[in-house]
Amino acid sequence: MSQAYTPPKVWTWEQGNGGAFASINRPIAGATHDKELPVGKHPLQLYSLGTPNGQKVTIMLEELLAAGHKGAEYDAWLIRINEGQQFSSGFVEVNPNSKIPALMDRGGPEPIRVFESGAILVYLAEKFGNAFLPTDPAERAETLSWLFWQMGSAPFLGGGFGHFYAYAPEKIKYAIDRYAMETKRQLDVLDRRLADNEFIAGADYTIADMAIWPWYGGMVMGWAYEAAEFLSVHEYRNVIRWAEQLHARPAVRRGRMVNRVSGKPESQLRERHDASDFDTKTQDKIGGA
Ligand SMILES: N[C@@H](CCC(=O)N[C@@H](CS)C(=O)NCC(=O)O)C(=O)O
Repeated sequence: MSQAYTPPKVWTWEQGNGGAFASINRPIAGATHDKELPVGKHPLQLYSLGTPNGQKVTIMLEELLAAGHKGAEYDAWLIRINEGQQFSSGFVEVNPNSKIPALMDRGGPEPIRVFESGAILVYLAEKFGNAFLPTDPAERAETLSWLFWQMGSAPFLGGGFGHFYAYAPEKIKYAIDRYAMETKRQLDVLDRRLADNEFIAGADYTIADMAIWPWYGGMVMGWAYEAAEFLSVHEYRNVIRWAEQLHARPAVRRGRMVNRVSGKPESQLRERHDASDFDTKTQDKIGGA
């Protein structure tokens, strides 16, 4: 049982509380320093990191390119959130919430900024003729419902379960129990849905799959928080079937490599500025830290 804590009347910020992200967590929004963001040659400029939230967008961009949408060529710049790069003045202009992913579309007369991964997926789908977003009202509603389900649910998985199981400076049984239960319930929601449907929204592969796979697919593939055994993820057989099916898609594999800074060197394409970068610029080819 962890030490009892009686909250004071007024909360105050104690910097360096021992948590894994103590150096970047802060109770104040806005920029901490002046720095412009780099701009590459393509209309679409992505500022991101290869976390599950970042992967959603790079998977979508790679799927768009694979489907023949040449206008989806993009520059993906690395934002190192553990170094506080999300608090630069340039980044805050693209996302006032200082979180990756953030997209700037410079293809039109005025640049358009888009933040929040779900909003970016919808923006890109609409920009490219409703790609991976059905136009039939019922199918579109189902797709958007699952997309928003992901946006609302994943913070319980990542910020709740992952944080208290893997990152918190002490293991708090109450917190781990609460979020393990919720994460398992969410996995069961998906498992039941995928028992009767090939993809999340039904018969078609959509942006809902792209949003859900990096989090929940990653969990059942055993990639998240070293928690596969703890959460008995083998129970979710339909989610595993779907996760493996998506992982077999070349665009999903490429999307998972972009802005990645951990894992095998050949799986890390830290910045992507051209389709050929996958062949020539992975960490095993360019080396370095
Ligand atoms: N709801 C946001 C969440 C984005 C998010 O939480 N990004 C994390 C990395 S996965 C981040 O940038 N964290 C930096 C910080 O909290 O300072 C989205 O889906 O875009």
